[in-house]
Amino acid sequence: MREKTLLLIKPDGVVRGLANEIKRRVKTADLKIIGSKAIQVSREQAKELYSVHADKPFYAGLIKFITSGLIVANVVEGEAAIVRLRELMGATDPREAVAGTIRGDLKEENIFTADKAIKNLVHGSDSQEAAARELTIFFGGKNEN
Ligand code: IDP
Ligand code: MG
Repeated sequence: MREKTLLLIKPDGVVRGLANEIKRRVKTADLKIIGSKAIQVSREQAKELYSVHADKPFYAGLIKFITSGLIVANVVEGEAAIVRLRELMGATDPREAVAGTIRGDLKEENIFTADKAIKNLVHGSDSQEAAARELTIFFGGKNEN
């Protein structure tokens, strides 16, 4: 099934100048980027995005991290785009992400922010429900820029 999903290039990816490299990998994997914009995530958007993690010990650090600088928000489209983007991203913990994945290949030595959030370059929606919800947060329901 053709799907749309949300890809965020997090502040660590933008600060390290990896946005274009990450987008290149997505396109090479035969996924289309149909919307892309650099934005500063508001506290409201961050809380909405990470609402499922509200009770986790790393939640405060996560909110601080995603709002710490510019991100690049992308609408990615393609056949089975949700699961295929997740595969391309690699494991949440970059130390466990295998070679060939974005998180595996582009990870830095120190994977933690000062507040103990894991820096792993990218966010991708993990289900159809999450994709619809998260695209609305960043693309206002139009699912494009
Ligand atoms: P995902 O980004 O691979 O979907 P989630 O479990 O949804 O992973 O976690 C959201 C984000 O929270 C991760 O991308 C990472 O930045 C951060 N995170 C997840 N687990 C931990 C943890 O155990 N310690 C610190 N940060 C974490
Ligand atoms: Mg997640």
